Amino acid sequence: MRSRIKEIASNFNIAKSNYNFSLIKKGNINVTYCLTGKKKYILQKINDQIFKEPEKLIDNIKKVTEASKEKGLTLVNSKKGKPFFKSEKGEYWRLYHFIEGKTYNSIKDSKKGRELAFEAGKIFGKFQKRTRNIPLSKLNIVIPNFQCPFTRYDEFLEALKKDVKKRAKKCHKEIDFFLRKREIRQDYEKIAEKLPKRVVHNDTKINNVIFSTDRKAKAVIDLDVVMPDFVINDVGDLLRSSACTAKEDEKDLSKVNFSENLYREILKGYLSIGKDFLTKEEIETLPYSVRLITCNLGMRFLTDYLNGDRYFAINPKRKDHNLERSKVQKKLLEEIEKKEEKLEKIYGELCRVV
Ligand code: GN1
Ligand code: MG
Repeated sequence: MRSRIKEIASNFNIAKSNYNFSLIKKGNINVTYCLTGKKKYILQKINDQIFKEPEKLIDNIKKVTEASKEKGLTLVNSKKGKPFFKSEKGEYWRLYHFIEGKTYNSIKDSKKGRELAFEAGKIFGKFQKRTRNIPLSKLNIVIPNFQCPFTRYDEFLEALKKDVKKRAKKCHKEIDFFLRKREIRQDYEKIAEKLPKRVVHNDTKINNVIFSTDRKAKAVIDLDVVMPDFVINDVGDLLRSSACTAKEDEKDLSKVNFSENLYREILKGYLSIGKDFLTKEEIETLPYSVRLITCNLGMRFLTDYLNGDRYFAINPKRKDHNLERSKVQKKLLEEIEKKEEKLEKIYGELCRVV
């Protein structure tokens, strides 16, 4: 494996050096290595089962990174002058300059955590602001209807109907729960017609933000699903992943809660930039965003469980990994719904200040 990775890396335009490799076990989709030598890089094999047209995805990333004026992800060209390398097996690889800093899989509701939440909100606001002049027609649709609850619901129904692994009997509660979430789709229908499309990041999990040691957000990473869509996708996923008090695959559901303090800080940070460019309708729909994305992800994990784990990478020791992940999103959504009044109040206070 080592020599294979070295050989792949040698196809990129980097200085000759005795590079060391380590596998980064983050992310559910691509395979990622850190490459250390004269300089540091991130080498990734693009998952072509999920991303059927990797060149279109890379093309989006090029456009978006070039539009961002501040330092962020930068692709390294291959020796053939392309921003990727296609191996003889047809695999697509890409190389990024390494960005020094810290990432967090989750954050705590502490003084430090609240600072991180504010910063994360701010950097995704900046991301949308900096990319807002890219004509939407210049971006490729990498995964159609990525966060559309109707599409996600249809995929879920299809998986349920087929039940290829006969797993439905093991998850009746979760199935019923997501079948009953009709109001989220109904709200989406009303909201979608009022919202403009913009360039959105679409994978704003908190571990896709790189922080400096003084807790400032430095850069956002993982631009695979950058596409034209609604800003609620970004805000919802950031709230979902940051204000949740437990890991995304926590088995002890009593640990899964939703922090209103982190909710406040994320929205505050986001709106501190967003107020300059968001429409009234976009601002009004921010509280809905977290219910949408949490419900979508809960359904996506459950769909994949029913399909026999074809999409999200699972820990081979955890046969029900995707079901466990789905349970976390279900519990989180229940907590968010319980706190609806409190969250509305926080949002109302923020809007008065903005
Ligand atoms: C996937 O790249 P990664 O592993 O952070 C997924 C996201 C999910 C996330 C849940 C292209 O993201 O949509 O929110 O897992 N990315 C894609 O952990 O489907
Ligand atoms: Mg990703």
